[in-house]
Amino acid sequence: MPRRIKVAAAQVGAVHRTTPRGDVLARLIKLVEQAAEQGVKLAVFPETTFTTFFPRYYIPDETELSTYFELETSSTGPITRGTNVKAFFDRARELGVDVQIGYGEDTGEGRYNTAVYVSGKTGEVLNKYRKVHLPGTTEPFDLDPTTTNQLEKRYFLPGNLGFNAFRAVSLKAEAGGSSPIVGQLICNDRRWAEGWRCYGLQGVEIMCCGYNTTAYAPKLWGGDQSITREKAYEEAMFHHKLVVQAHAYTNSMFCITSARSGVDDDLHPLIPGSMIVDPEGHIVAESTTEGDELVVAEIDLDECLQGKERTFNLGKHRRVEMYGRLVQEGGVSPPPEP
Ligand code: CDV
Repeated sequence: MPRRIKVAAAQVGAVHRTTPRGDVLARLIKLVEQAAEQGVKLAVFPETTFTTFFPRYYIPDETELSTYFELETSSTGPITRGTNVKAFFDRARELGVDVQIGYGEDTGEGRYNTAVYVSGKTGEVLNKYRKVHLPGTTEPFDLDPTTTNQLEKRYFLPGNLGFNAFRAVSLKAEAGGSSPIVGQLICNDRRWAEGWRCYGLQGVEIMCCGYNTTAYAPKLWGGDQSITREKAYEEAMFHHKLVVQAHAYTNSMFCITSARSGVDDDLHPLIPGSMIVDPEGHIVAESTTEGDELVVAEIDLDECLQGKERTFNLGKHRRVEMYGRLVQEGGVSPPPEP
């Protein structure tokens, strides 16, 4: 049975600090409608899609900060019922499109940078992932409003749900009677081989990853502080593509990766680069603008087999007895100077 599915990266352009929530929601609904018109069965949206990428700002006012989060407690129910965002999930369900989307999650006990995967058939949350690798600092670099800070360590707790793959049962028929195996990552996680390999070990066929990657943040990166904006943009795009293509290849899986792009508040540029990458590491479709854009491709899950059964047959070629250091040590321990 063929295992072909039409999928999309739903790129979302600039969202400013003052952009009304309703405007963002209308844009997201339009993207889901475009996806359905093109026969797309799974659309992946960016990280913290419903708001601007607020961790770049130092926000001491808790009343403002709380507006960037969705409350998800036993009384509010899942994100799909949240008053600010329900219309998006309802439309995806009406149209039968599976969606992955990122948001700031407030459980009442902790705040996380989260993404859910929601079935287009039933509207159920099939899986939830909380970002593990939080970049940046707890304290702002400075309070100059033109500085791009990266305060994820201040606003979020590190993800505590692990790297758990799941079966997208909603896509079972399209995938020839065997539900696709899906993994989730958020932005900075895509730079870390550890998460990808945890998913590779579960046989993941489709990795879904939304991101907000700044195109100019020398205070975050360190190094040459006089780097030009053009060079910084080029480097950010290069590293984004490098890690996604390499990790999709070494784990024999497709990756759908979706950007929040454009220039937020006319000050803070984010790279586009939304892509669908195949298990050999090739880009099969990518965005051509910095604005809202649907990047579509039909993928054949059987293309994962060559890598999974040969070059990256993990069961056959891995030598776990050699990898102890990977889980015993967090930081770097160089060998002693002789
Ligand atoms: N949102 C992110 O996680 N951004 C990081 C930047 C700050 C390095 C990224 O990896 O793209």
